[in-house]
Amino acid sequence: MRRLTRRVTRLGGLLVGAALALAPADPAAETHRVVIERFAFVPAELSIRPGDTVRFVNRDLVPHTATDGEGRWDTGTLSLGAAARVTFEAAGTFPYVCIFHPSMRARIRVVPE
Ligand SMILES: [Cu+2]
Repeated sequence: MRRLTRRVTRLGGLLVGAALALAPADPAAETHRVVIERFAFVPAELSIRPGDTVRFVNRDLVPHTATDGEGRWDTGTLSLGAAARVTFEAAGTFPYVCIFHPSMRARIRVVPE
């Protein structure tokens, strides 16, 4: 009897995990775009809501990154045409740079509704 109870408990945990994995993304969340071109992030200043995603795409011939100033997130190296997505859950201001070209600076503000 004790064994059976344990097994059921374990199964319950698995079901909860599956339900979480299948839960749809927040329907209100949006995806924004930042284009990297001519050694600049466009737009340089972007305001989004918590849960939104920013898609960074590089249109320059040279590689760039979008790298958080405090190391909280990083797109990694983006070559011409490459893109990376970053989702921002927490509110706050996130200044970022390109690690190859530190004069490339921009900012994302995550503002609750
Ligand atoms: Cu760069």
